[in-house]
Amino acid sequence: MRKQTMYKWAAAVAVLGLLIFMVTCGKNGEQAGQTTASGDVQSVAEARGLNPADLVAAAKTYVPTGQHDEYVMFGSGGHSGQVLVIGVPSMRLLKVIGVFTPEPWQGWGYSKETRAILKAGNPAGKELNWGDTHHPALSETEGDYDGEYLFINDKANARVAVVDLKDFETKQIIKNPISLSDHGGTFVTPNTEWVIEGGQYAMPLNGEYASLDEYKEKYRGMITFWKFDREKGRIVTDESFALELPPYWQDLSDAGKLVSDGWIFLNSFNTELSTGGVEEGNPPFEAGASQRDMDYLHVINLEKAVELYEAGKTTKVGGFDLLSLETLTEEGVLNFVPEPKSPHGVDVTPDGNFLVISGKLDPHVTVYNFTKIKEAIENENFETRDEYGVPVINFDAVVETQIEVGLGPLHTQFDPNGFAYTSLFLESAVARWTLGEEWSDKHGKEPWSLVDKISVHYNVGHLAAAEGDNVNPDGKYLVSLNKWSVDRFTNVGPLLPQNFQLIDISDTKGNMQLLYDMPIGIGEPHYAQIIKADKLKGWDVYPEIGWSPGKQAKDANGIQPGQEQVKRSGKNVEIWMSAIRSHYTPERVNVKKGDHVTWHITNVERAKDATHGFGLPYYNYNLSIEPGETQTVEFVADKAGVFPFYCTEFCSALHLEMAGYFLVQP
Ligand code: K7E
Ligand code: CUA
Repeated sequence: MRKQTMYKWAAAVAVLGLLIFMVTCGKNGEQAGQTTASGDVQSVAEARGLNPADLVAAAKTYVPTGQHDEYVMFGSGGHSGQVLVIGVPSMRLLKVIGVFTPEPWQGWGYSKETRAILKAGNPAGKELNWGDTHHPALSETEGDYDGEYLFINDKANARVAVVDLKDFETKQIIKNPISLSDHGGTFVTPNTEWVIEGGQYAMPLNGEYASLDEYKEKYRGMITFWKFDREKGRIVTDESFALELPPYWQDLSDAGKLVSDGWIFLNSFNTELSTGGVEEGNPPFEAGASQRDMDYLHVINLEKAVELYEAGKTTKVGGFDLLSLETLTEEGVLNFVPEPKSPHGVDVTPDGNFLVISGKLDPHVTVYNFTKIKEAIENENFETRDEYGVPVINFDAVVETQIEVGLGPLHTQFDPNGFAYTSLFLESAVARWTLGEEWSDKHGKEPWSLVDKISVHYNVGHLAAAEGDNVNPDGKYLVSLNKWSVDRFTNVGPLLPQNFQLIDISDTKGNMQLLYDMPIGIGEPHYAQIIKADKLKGWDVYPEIGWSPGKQAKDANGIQPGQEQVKRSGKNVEIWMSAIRSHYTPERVNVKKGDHVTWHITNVERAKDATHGFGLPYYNYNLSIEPGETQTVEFVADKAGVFPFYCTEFCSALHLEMAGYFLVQP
């Protein structure tokens, strides 16, 4: 026992010794000499109560100053409405991208341009200022992440956002015109022609009231296919369409790839058509929607749906193109496959041929064979039709296998070694299991069998392996996105952070190893995707001075130094201001009460990171103006007085002097 511990210590000390050697004597000349470790590894470890496994975990996650992470994770920010950008393996938070919620540091939702993007996502007549982001989707080329765009849905109001990864800013928010609820999005087709947004809670799609007594007739589910124009970096709403679905509660979706390219898979629950109302003597949703043994996996022939859409076979609902349930059934676009016990995740294997479905109330994952599904559809091997006339494929004809993985399976990801990883919510664990024969032979393991399990803390929802849902997974790391943290962190009161746990999955012969806990204190993240960092090609500064990030082009009101001016015409005052270390030009802006003020500010810097802010008291503005960027604020000066504006980014030694007076005469 003692010997073994000593051996572990020796190994750990060797690892850390190597790390220290690399930092102090390594190739990076600047750092040599600056970093001197005080104390040897063993005494530091003893003082901090770290065991050998801790030291190895530390060595595997530590990224020395000045060095960068190998991967970047894009995580949903849950009901913060934002997107988290996190370095892996260090688990350092790199950015919180403002998406559905105003974000002052980025000036997101304050300037005219960013307000307009947010506003475009408002349902008619209502201004929203939060969202519930669930599933980020990186754009793909041939089924592999290409690092160009990121999409994300808002479950709370059925919206979809487009983020351009040239500057990591939100460019477009779209309100789904036929629903107020989504979940099975966003996912993309292998070349990002379509961004998928599946619905969740059924409702009348025409936006009108209907009593729950008319649930079966008037309530409907949906899935929307948003056409993405990669050149423009925008979704084209009038080339997009939706499918009318039965009022089952549609859940997660995934796009087919390789052999299953052109097909879309969408889970559902509540095929019982439960409408709640426990207070009126009905079963509560949690029981009412869990009565049946099987719900329906929706298998959608997207290619055929697109043909019908292009042939004008849609009807307009709320001004939006919809393929009716009748058309879908007649034309064979939609088929169902029974899926066990409150299904949640549906995940397509990297080869595109298997679908892994987890039932929240079933300890198994069910693996379906796409080739068999296709055959069953061609041969009309249906066991029945549902009450809306949709064919239900014979379950036994298309199931490859079922694997008992543990309690409360939810979501599955993959690695390059033929392993799948399934999150187990109830068991607070991640299960590793083998894919089919081809892989099992290589590992000398049984095909389709559970091989390892690791505890996580606690109640994992999604998990994300490096590039673990595309055609070419990387392995190495997996992050478990845990809902509860209970005892993992210092007490911060009754609202606890969620816990992202980094797991090393590189040892394909041995076990998974837990490396690091990262608290998430801004909402409840759901899904995340991890991309190789070198695929991201973000800009250092905007391409030209006077750049509009919203248009991703030059802004008509962008100026060069020397072009600053103030123009008055009647009650309209227009200001073209420049910002550079450490002054605004002009520094005084005089208007009269009641004037309509249009204020353009251009950061004329070309130095990386030379961002200036613009904080204007009372009028409630804060901007972040990055090098080259132009932003505009527009308002009526409805209060007379003196309003000192200032730069909110600490940009230089004389940053406090970067200020001015906005003078509003009575
Ligand atoms: Cu399982 Cu919205 Cu994908 Cu949460 S969802 S966990
Ligand atoms: Cu510019 Cu502070």
